[in-house]
Amino acid sequence: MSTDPAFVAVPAQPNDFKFDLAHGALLIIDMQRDFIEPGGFGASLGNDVSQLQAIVPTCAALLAAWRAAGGWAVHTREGHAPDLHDCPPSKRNRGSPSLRIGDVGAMGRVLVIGQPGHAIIPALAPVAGELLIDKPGKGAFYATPLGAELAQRGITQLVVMGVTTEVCVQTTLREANDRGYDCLLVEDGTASYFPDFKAATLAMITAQGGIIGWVAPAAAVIAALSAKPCR
Ligand code: C5J
Repeated sequence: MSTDPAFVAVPAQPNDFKFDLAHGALLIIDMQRDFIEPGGFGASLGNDVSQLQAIVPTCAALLAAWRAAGGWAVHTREGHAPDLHDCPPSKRNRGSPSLRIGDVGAMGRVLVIGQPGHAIIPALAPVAGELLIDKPGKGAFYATPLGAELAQRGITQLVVMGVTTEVCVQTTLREANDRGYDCLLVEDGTASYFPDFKAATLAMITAQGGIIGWVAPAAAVIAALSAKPCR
């Protein structure tokens, strides 16, 4: 009898993603009020947050389907300690935003752990049993326990969604790729303030036979969650 894990084939680019829910996690990157709502960090940089708000229903639908199928989810939040010891001056001082990290804005101190703007939006709030990772950088593996937590659970595949596509999402995908994870990015479950950057990121991930991973729409993942496994 085969000892291969049972998998379903998710139609994806550049080819089918062979997916096994028992060894997979849904990784949701930085769906925080500071990036998605007016008055937060993203808006302070001059960005139009409606681009990010548009993906929330899709992300919520996939998260609900994932939970219903018995899948395990991980949520990340970008942010810093109140004394900003984990925020390099190079990060805080770059550019000329109307609010810098740690400044007081409409949703409390910008990108500071525990402040209202740092919270995950209510539509995607974690539930008991899911993992919440606070990260000081763009990548979810940098200076966090994510790698150890995934290893402890035998996770080898990541289905990824969240914001922003070319910053924290892409950095995390590249980190995961280097650590040996097979990653699928949900194309309509991720957004950028710059649509061209999103399109370029999707193309980069799937180029050269999937040099970083796979890309598929949420509907393809949702359909796979109720498909009969094969070997
Ligand atoms: C940014 C993120 N864009 N979550 N953070 O600064 O992508």
